[in-house]
Amino acid sequence: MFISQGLIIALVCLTAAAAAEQTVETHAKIVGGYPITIADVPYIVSIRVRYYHEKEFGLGHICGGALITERVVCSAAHCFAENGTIPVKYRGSENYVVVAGGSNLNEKDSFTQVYLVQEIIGHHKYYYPTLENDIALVFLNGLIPSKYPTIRPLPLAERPANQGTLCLISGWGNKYKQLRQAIVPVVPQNVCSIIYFFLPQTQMCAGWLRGGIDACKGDSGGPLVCGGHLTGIISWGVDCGRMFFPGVYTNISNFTDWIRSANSSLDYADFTLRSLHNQASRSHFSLKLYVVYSALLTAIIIQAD
Ligand SMILES: *[C@@H]1O[C@H](CO)[C@@H](O)[C@H](O)[C@H]1NC(C)=O
Ligand SMILES: *[C@@H]1O[C@H](CO)[C@@H](O)[C@H](O)[C@H]1NC(C)=O
Ligand SMILES: *[C@@H]1O[C@H](CO)[C@@H](O)[C@H](O)[C@H]1NC(C)=O
Ligand SMILES: CC(=O)N[C@H]1CO[C@H](CO)[C@@H](O)[C@@H]1O
Repeated sequence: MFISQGLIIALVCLTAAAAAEQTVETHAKIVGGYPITIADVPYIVSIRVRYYHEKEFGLGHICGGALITERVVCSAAHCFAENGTIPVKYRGSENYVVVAGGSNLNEKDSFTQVYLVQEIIGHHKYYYPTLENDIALVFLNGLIPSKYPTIRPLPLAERPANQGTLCLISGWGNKYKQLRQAIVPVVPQNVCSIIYFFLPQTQMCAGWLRGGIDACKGDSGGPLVCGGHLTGIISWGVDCGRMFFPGVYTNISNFTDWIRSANSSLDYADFTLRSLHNQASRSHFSLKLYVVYSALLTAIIIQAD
């Protein structure tokens, strides 16, 4: 489809205006969804800051993630990156724990498992101003049980989901203690890259243009599941559930080779853990630069006219 420059400029201005007025942040809680239990989504885990986790069970949740093998969780790079580092530097694996098999952040049952993290492989080209390559693998210091109904890996997408496919997002966010889920359709890539002018090609959108249903703060790193496969990673958005601003996801189809090669570098027979020597704090960003970029590009396009 051919879209006029004028329309693009108008959209960029709209995006920039809305983004400037509202906080643009990485995603955190399911908006407009419904409560579920872990048995519905046995692949999801809660990633927590170990320092807070050790004070009280239920504290320290920062991100979601999805089990993709019996020892590896796939999540977002921004959950582990040191603030504002280019090239990115990741926090030490000793700063995190992973809780699997729980429906409520504060409650443990006989199936709930807590893992220390042996290694974090964050994408080395993760770039915080655009959240490009927002993907990381978390190598657990233990194997997940093979026969628990509430802990099970999720297969990777073999091909991209068609536009309009209804997919599932789930997470705890930072408001609810109980796991929640919402249904979101895949937004056509060309529509997504008009709404978010500087959208890297490896990101995709899912959501309702009418707003109301979305991922939000605390859901970051959690899975977008289409047809029972890991298709996206909850990455960012402008507000949560705002009209015309669907959620932005890392497009898994673009990273399957990266995942397989990072996974193959891990030694599944090795169980060791470095000691806890510093504490992580909640990673938090704004995408103000995105707005600045949009404004700059708008100026360039207007001049070129
Ligand atoms: C990270 O950076 C943002 C702004 O760039 C700041 O507001 C926030 O406090 C920083 N967080 C940490 C943990 O340093
Ligand atoms: C995701 O990436 C794949 C592979 O590059 C691409 O074909 C697809 O259009 C992208 N977007 C979506 C929404 O799947
Ligand atoms: C990850 O590595 C393990 C152990 O080598 C292997 O069994 C598994 O199939 C791999 N999974 C993926 C998704 O690459
Ligand atoms: C495997 C794959 O789909 N790779 C593509 C990811 O996106 C970039 C563009 O950003 C393409 O060049 C790759 O071919």
